[in-house]
Amino acid sequence: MSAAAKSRSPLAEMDLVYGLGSTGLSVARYLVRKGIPARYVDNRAEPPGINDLKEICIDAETVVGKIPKRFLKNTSRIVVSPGIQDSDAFLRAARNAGVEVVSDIELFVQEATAPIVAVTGSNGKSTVTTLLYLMCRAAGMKGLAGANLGTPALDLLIEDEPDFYFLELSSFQLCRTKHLPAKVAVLLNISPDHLDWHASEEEYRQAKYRIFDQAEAAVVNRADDEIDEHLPAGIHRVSFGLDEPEEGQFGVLEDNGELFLARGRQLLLSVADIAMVGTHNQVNALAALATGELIGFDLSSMLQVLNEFPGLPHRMQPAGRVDDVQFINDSKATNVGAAIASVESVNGLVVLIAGGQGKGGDFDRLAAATCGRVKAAVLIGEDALKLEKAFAGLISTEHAKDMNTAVARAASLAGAGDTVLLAPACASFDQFANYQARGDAFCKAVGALLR
Ligand code: UMA
Ligand code: ADP
Repeated sequence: MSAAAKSRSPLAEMDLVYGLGSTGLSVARYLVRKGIPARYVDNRAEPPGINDLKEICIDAETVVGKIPKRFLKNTSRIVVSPGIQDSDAFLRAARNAGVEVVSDIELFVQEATAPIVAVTGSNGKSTVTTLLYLMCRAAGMKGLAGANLGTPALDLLIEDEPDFYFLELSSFQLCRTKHLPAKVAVLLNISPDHLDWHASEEEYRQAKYRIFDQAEAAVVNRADDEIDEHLPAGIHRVSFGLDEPEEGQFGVLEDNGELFLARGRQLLLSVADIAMVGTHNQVNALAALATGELIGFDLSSMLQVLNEFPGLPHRMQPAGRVDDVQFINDSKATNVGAAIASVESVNGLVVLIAGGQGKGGDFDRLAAATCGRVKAAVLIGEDALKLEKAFAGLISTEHAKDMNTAVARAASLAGAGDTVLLAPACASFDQFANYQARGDAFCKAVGALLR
């Protein structure tokens, strides 16, 4: 802690950092770099970042568990982590007391000097943010990618200034960010998610649309009928979609029976040459091309990336083939919209492994979309019964107590040419540390079948 901070009285007005996960630690590093004193709180008894925090600011006042109300009296601003909901009692009290509540992204924007490309959407954010990062590198420029993906935004400021920042932004981050002067703002899609965090689906949607408020240019999905109502007047707009594109827009064209990514009438890349699997990844590729063009990346570098990048782990990741049954790990399909896209992108019949914590998602939508594509479902985790109810009368289901059993059962239900697909439509936290651990467990179980 700086000398200035030490000399302040304990009741002096200062920042309060709420949440000691990866965001809270990045805020701590930032405030220490700036010499700004702060107090640190987390309502969990043992927050994951508590030991690291002691190393970052050894003598900062830190409270875990119940947060003392007195902190509200001498707090100038609360920098809150995204996992903490607005309905949290301490945050509500803070707002009622007129204390400013901001995200780490708000702080980042105040400091960042390079242009920001902001990416949001219910699904595809990490893929598109990564594509842009790789395209930037292929074009010979320096990009830094982070925020909801990987490195927390404020930690990106530790590096030398890049040509571009690529920020993946969640609805949690967007709804607490007032200023976001993005060079380009990208909204990939909106389908219901995080209804256990947001007060309503409408609030979730509005959080996503905020990405455009101060942007110079918008990259939007033509499949969203309402999108134009949410764009500020006069903003430069480029669209993408799987339909035929108008001049200057991005889409898909057929030529001699072959499908191509296209810009207007210009054929760019055969869909067969995209390394990533799945129709939804054609959409992601188009969104990245539209954005890359706006910020001046050359076309050949962008196409090379699409031709080579196989996708991120745990997203439509081939996990093996046993007796002519292919196994695909899409553990990152943590909501209903993603699981639907995942199932729809597989050729042939699917045996689906789904379940976990449902986040308030509508499983009836999943059941409707899987009809004719999914021959059976093996259900795991906390919300398995809810899934069973939704699938009743449409698809045969069975329950499995863990991933090993689920994979073994799915393998025995699949026939030659079928696909066993892990697309849970749920968060993983009831049975696994995170979606990566769930995907790893799936791949390990598939590996055991191979032996
Ligand atoms: N928590 C408490 N009490 C506290 C603080 C946190 O119970 O006082 C709980 C939260 O409810 C949550 C968990 O702790 O369940 C983690 O919350 P956090 O805000 O401390 O999380 P961080 O470690 O800071 O990670 C966050 C993002 N997590 C969330 O938004 C939940 C990470 O996205 C992000 O990578 C990181 O900041 C850096 O920016 C993860 C995520 O799941 C990947 N994001 C959601 C998603 O992609 O669907 C939005
Ligand atoms: P996010 O960062 O938004 O969670 P990811 O790129 O990690 O997105 O992809 C997560 C999952 O969402 C994938 O595993 C896939 O099931 C689904 N998905 C990816 N892109 C799209 C898209 N454009 N439309 C619908 N679903 C998608």
